Order: sequence, then C-alpha cells, then structure tokens
Amino acid sequence: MGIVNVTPDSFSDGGLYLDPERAIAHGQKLARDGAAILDVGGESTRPGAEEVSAAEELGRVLPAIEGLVGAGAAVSVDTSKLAVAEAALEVGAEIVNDVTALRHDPEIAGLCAERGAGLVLMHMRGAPPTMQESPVYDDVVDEVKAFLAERTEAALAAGVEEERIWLDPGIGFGKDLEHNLELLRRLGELRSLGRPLVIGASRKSFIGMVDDSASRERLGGTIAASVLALAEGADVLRVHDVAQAAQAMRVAAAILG
Ligand code: HH2
Repeated sequence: MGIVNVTPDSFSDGGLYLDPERAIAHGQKLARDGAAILDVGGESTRPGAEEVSAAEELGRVLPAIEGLVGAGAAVSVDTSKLAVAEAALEVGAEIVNDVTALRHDPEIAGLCAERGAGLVLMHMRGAPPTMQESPVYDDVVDEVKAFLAERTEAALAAGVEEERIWLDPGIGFGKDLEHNLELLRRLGELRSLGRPLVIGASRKSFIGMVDDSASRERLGGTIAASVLALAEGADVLRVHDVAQAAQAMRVAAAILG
C-alpha cells in the first residue's frame, strides 16, 4: 500500500503532493514501483494535528482519487469522515481506511456494507491532538487485540462482509516507543483475529527514537520493521518508499518461503 498524502502538513512529506497533478504523478510512480493499492489521504493524523473540515479534505483528495482511478489504480481513501468516504467511493475508491475504526463516523460501516467496499479498522488510543501524552496500557497487545475484535463486531453488525475487513494495530497512534516495539514483536498474536493485518511503520517517530533519525531518513528502519512484520504475518504494508519496501518484501518472502 503506497501512501499519497494530499496535505500541507503530513509528518514526513507534508506539502509535496498538495497539488493534484503532483499527487497523481506520485501515485502513478508508486504503482509502477509495486504498490497494489494507493492510500490517498487529505488530513494529517500526526501527533498534535488539528482536524480539517470535510469540505477542505474533499477538495484535496477527490481530484487525486479521480485521476488515479482513471489511470487504473486501486485506491483506498484514508479518512474518518462519512462525507469524504462516500464521495471517494462514488468516484471509484474501493477501500475506506479509517484510523478511528468507525468511532468518528459510525455510519462509514453502513456505507461500506452498501457499496461492497473494503474497510480498514485501526487502533488508536485517544485522538491525534493529545494521543502521545503518556499512553498507558497493562498489556498493549491484548488491549489492541480486544479493541480490534470489538470494532470488527461493530462493522459486522452494520452489515460489512467479514472478508472485506482488514485490521491495523496503529503503530504510533497513542503508543510510546516500547508499545510500538512490543506490538511489532508480538504481531503474530493478532493473527487469531482471523483478518488480514495492515502495518504502517513507515518513517514513524519510533524509528527516530531508536536512532535519532529525522523523518526523511528512516528508510532503513522502515524496512527493518516491515520485514519483521512480514515474518510475523503482516499482509499489507503501508509505506512511503514503495520501490525499496517492495524489493525488501520480495527478498524476505523468498527467504521465508
Ligand atoms: N498511519 C498514518 C496515516 N494513516 N492508516 C493506517 N491504516 N495505518 C497507519 O499506520 C496509518 C494510517 C500516518 O502516516 P502518514 O500518512 O505518513 O502521516 P500523516 O498522518 O501526518 O499524513
């Protein structure tokens, strides 16, 4: 899954692809580099980020989604807003990637059910403005797992087909360094949820906490986390640097058999 951030303020590439033409060209490059899905987002969820309006978010993502769908790409829309999800599916997006797991707009579940769209449910403790203020867990893996199981039930109750639900432990969302490392180390425990696992470790700050690197200098750490996630059973890797990650995945998969 290649990341297309149509935002002025994303933590590692904010402003680079705010112009729709640039976003489309970037998405097409990621597809050529090996991305099976392009995840288009119009609102940063970095720690401390403020919400943007649905109108603003729509104005950012719709032209990029239309252009990428028109070019033959499979697109997911990274949004928590019903209006944005609805318009994105209308122009051909196939998946809604909701980092709030239906807590912001529960009606997204009914929308996905009705349209037969895929749905990514992600774990987040708190909300972006405050989520990194001393998160506490008894057992982060058990708590994330219980949350994802409960959110899956909510999606199923709204009519979403089980086969269309993917789950994501939300690396960096309301977790400190040790929580992120433990989730990656014990990712295999989430396999028993029975749904494909999405991992978004790309360029995240936990990498910088290990080696003091800046966000644009975390490719090696991204690859390390992604390869180990693959070995633990991750199915979808959400990354900025698709060419390098895809090569790492091919080689890791060949070794793992
Ligand atoms: N991470 C980000 C955004 N959306 N979706 C899923 N399913 N999993 C993730 O880990 C995830 C996500 C944050 O990364 P990015 O889009 O690069 O930054 P920003 O939120 O600042 O735009």
